[in-house]
Amino acid sequence: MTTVATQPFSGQKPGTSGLRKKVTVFQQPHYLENFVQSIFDALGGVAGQTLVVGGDGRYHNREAVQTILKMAAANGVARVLVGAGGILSTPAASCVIRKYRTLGGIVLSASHNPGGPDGDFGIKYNIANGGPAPEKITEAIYARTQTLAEYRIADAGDVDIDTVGSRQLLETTITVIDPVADYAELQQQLFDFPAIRAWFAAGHTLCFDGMHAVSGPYAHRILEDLLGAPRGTVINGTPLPDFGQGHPDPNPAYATELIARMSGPDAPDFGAASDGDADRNMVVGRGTGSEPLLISPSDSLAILAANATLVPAYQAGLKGVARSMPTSTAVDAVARALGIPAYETPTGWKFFGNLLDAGMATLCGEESYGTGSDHVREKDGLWAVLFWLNLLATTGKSVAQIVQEHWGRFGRHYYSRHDFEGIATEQADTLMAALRGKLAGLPGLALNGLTVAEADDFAYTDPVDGSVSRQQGVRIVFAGGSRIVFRLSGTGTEGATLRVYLERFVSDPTGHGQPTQAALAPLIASAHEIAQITAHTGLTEPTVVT
Ligand code: VG1
Ligand code: CO
Repeated sequence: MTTVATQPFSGQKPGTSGLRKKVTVFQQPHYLENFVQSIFDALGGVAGQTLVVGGDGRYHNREAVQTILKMAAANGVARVLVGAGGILSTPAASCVIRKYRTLGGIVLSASHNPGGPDGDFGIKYNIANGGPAPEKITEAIYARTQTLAEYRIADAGDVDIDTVGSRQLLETTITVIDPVADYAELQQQLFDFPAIRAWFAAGHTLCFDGMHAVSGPYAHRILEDLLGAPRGTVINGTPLPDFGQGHPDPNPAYATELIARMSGPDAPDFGAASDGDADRNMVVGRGTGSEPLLISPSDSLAILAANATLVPAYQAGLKGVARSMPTSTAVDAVARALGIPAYETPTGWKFFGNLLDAGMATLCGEESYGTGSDHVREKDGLWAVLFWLNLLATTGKSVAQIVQEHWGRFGRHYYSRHDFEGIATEQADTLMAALRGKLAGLPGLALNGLTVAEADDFAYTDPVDGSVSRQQGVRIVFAGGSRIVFRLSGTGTEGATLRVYLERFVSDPTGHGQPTQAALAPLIASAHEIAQITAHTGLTEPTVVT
C-alpha cells in the first residue's frame, strides 16, 4: 500500500449526473485517483464497508476499475462487488447496491455522451439507497477535491475482473459478479413475464437497439433468453468501447438504425433503444404511413402511469408520480384523474431519491428519455421497455391504439426539446443572465398569439429534507398552459449547451394529428424572441431537435 502525494485539480465538480470530462482529462496522472479519494474522504472513510463498482464499458472503463479496486483495498474497504468485465449498467448497479445492502457504489459512465479515446468518461457515486448522491454529498466531494494532498493505493498487479468469483487484494475481498443476473431476477418480479412470452410466441415483434452500449447483454438475456423473442430482436447488442463510433443517445436524431427499421409497413410492432449506461429508453410504435410513431418520453411516462395497474408490481396503484420540471405536464393530468400527487423536481435523477424513499412517488420520469420507479433508484431503460411490453401483452392493443386512446382521454401535450450545442460558456451565461433579468416584466406580454401568464426561475424545496436548489431553469408559462423552459446542460464536456423545452396542450382530439414542430411553431418563435438566441449565440437553428 502506498500513499501518494498529490495536488488538487480545478473543476472536479459533479454536474447533473457525476463528474464528466474528456477521456484525455481522466488519463492525466492522479486525476481519477484524486476524485476517488475525495469520494472516500467525503464519506468519512470507507474502512470495513462494502462497495459496488462497474461501468458502461466505454473506453478507459477497465483501467479505471483497476485503479478504484486498488484504492478501495488501500482504504480498507472490506469487500467490493464488481460486475464481470467491469460492466454494470446504471440501473443494475442501483439494483446490486440495494440487494446486497452496500454502503454505495461507484458507477463509471458518461451515459449518452460519445466514447472512445477522444470521447467522454465519467464517474459518479451512488448512496446506499442505490441512487445518485444528493447535492449535499456531491458538494462535499467537490470541496474535498479542492484540498486533497494525498491518496492511498495498493501497489499490486491488476485483479482478474473477468472471472466470476472472489479473490483477495490486500485485506479486501473482490467479488466478481454476473452483471445481469440480479437485475434480470428483479425484472421478473415486477412484470408479467408469461404474458409477454405469450405475446412473442404469438408472432408479435420487437426491435431493441442496444446502440453498442451496455444494455446489449441485459437485453439479450431478458428479451431473447427469458422472454423467447427470436435472436435478432436485439440489434447492436455487443458493447464496444467507442459504441461503434456512434452517439449512444436513444432519440430519433441518433438512434437512426432503429428509426429506419421502424419505418415502413413491415416494421416490427414495437421498437426501443437505450443509451450508453442503459438508463434511458426511447419507445417507438409502428406508424400508419412510412413514418414510425415516435412517443415522446413525457407521453410515455403519462401512459405508463395511466395503465400501471395492469403490471403486477403496480397492481395496487401508484402512491404518486414525479417529473423533472422541463418534462411535460402530461403525467400531471393522469395524476389528477387518479387522485394522486404529482411532484415537480429539478433536472437529474438524484432529486427523485427522497420522494421514492419516503413512499411519496412510485413512478418518475424526465423528458430526456428517462423513466423509472421505486424498484431501483435510477432511471431504467429496459424496465420501461418491459413495462410497455407488459401493456401490449395484457391489453392486446397496438402501440398506436394505446397512444391515441390516451390522448383522447387526457388531451395531447405536444412536446419538443431544442438543443443549441457548442456555445461559448460566456455567451450562454450572458443569455441566461439576460433572460433572468427580464422575468419580472414578462407576465402580460402577448406574442405570436400567446400571452405570458407566469415567468420564474425554478427553485425546488425538497419536501422530505427541506433542502433548497435554486436556479434550476427559467420557465415561462402562457395562458392555457403552454410552456417554454430554458436551462443549460450540466452533462457536457465542451462549451455550453442551451436546452429549450417546448410544450403545448391541445385537448380537442381533432387537433391531435399535427406534426409536432408545426404544432409548436408559435412557441418556437416566442422562445427565440424572448431569449434572443441568435443575437447571443449566432445560431439560428438548434443543433439537435428531439
Ligand atoms: C441530461 C438530461 C437529464 C438527465 C441527465 C443524466 O442532463 O437533460 O434529464 O438526468 O442528462 O442522464 P443535462 O444537464 O445535460 O440536461 V444520463 O442518461 O446521464 O444518465
Ligand atoms: Co444514461
